[in-house]
Amino acid sequence: MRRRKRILLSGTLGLGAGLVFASTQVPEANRPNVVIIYGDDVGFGDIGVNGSKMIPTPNIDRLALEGLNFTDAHCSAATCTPSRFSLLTGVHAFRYGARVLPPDAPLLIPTDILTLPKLFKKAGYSTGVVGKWHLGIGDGENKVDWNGDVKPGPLEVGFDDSFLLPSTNDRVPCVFLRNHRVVNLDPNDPLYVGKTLKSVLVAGSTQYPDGKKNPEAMTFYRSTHDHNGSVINGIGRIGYQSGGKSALWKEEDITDEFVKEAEAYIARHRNEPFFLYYASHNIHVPRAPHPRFQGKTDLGYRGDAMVAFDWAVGKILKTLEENGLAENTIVIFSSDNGPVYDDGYEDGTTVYCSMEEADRGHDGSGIWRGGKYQIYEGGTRVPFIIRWPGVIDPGVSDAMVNQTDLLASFAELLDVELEDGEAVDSRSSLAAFTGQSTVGHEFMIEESFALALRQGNWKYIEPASPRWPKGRPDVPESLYNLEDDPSEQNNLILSCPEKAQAMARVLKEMELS
Ligand code: NG6
Ligand code: CA
Repeated sequence: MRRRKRILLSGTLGLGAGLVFASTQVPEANRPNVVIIYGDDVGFGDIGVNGSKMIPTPNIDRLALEGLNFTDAHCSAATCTPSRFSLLTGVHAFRYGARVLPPDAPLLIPTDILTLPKLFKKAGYSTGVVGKWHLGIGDGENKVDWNGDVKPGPLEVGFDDSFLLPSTNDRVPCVFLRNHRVVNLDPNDPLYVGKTLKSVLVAGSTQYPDGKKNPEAMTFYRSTHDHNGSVINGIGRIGYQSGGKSALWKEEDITDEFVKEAEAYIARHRNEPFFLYYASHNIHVPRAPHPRFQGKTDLGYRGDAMVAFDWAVGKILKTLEENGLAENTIVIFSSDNGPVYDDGYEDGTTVYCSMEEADRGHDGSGIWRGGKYQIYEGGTRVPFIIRWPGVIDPGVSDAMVNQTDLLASFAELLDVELEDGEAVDSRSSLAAFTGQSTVGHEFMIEESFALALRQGNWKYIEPASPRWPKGRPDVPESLYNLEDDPSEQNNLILSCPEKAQAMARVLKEMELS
C-alpha cells in the first residue's frame, strides 16, 4: 500500500507571481530551491535572536527576522551522527544502532533506502552536499582505498555533488574529498587511515607524530581528552593517518573553503531546482577560526568560530541574492546537537563535556538544561529557522517540531508519495514548518544514550537501558513539566507516577512501531 501524507491547510499560500494554492503543494514550475545550513554543536542560545548577548550573529538574526524562528525544534539526538542520520533518512537513529562514528567507519545509511536527497531527485532537483559528513564511507566489507575511489558515500545515497570533510575536524583523515576522490592527493604519498599507529605505518608515506608519545607536537592545542592519535597541523586527532601531506586542509581556511564551494554550487545550479545540504564544521572542536575572526568575542575560539559561521551564513544568503534566487529558495538553519564547551582540547573553554551550564557568562543552551551528549532539552532543542520569502510569514513559532520530519514534509510539499517502509519515523509537519499551524507534534522522541518522550510540555526520561551500555551520564528515570519548570530541575517521577507510566507506555509503543 502506498502511503501519502497530505495536510490540506485552511489558509492559502501565495507563491511566486501571485499564484495561490489551496494546499502547500507546489507545481513543478515553481519548485523552490532548498538550502539546509546545518551547524555543528551550535546551541539554542548561541544565536542573537535566541538570547546570545556575547556572540554577535547578525546574519543568522536577519534570517530569523525574515523567517520563522522555532523555540521548540529538535534534532533527533544529542550527538552528530544520529542526528544527521535522521535528518537524511527520516528514521530514528536508534533503529539502526547509530552512534558517533570513528574515522574509518563504513557508510551508515543503506544505499537502498529513501533519503532526503533521493526524495529531491524524485522531484527533479539537483542535490549537493558541502561540509562535514560523519556518516561513514565504505561498504564495510572492503577497506576503503583513500587513494582510489572512496565509496560508497554521499553520492551513493542521493547526492549528485559532494565536497566533504569526510568524518569530523577532530578525526583523521584531515583532507577534503570531492565526489569519490581526495583533493590534491599526491600519488607518491599515499593516504592511509586506521585506528592504530601500526595500521598506517606504511613505508613511503608521510608519518605524523603519535600524540601519545609526542604530546609536545601538539603546538596548536593540547588534548584534554582522547585526542591523542596522529598530530596534524599541531593538533592531536582521533585516529591515525599517514601520507596525504599535500592534501591536508589548513584549519583556519576550512570555513572559507566550504563557503567557496557553496557559492560555486549555487551559481552552477541557478537555472534548475536544487537542494544544497551545507553542513558546517563550525563550531565543533578543534575550533580554529581564521585570524580575521579571532578575538571577535570575549569567549575565545568557540565564540569566534560562531562569528565565522555567521559570516558564512551571510555569504550564502548574499550568493542567493546575487543569483536572483533569494525569493524562490527555502533556507533552513539548524544544528546537529546542543552546545559543548571543552570537547577534548585545551582551547580555553570550561570543564570537560558541557556539564557546566555556562562559559564566562554565555549559556549556549539558553534556559534549557544541559547540552551535547545529554538527554535534557539542551541536548536536542536547537536553533531552527525557516525562511521562504512571500510564503512563510516572519515570526516565532512554539510548535514542537523535529528535523526527522523534514523528509515527509518535503514529500508533501513536492507531492512525492512515500512507500510503506520509507522514512518510517518522518511525520509531515508541513503546516507547522510553514507557520500555517502553531501546533506541532503531540508526542516526540528525544535521544541521547537513553530515550525521552515529550508530550506537550511534559517530558519523560526512561531509566538506564542495556542498549546504551557506555556513555550515558547518570540520569535517573525522570518526569518534568516544562511549563513551570523549563530547566528540568524538579523531577516529578515520584509525585506523578501515573503520568510517568502512561508516557513510558507511549514511548515503548513508538519505539516498537
Ligand atoms: C566524541 C569525542 C568528541 C567529539 C565527539 C563527536 C572523545 C572523548 N570525545 O567521542 O571530542 O569528537 O565524539 O562530536 O573522544 S560530534 O559532534 O561529531 O558528535
Ligand atoms: Ca555535533
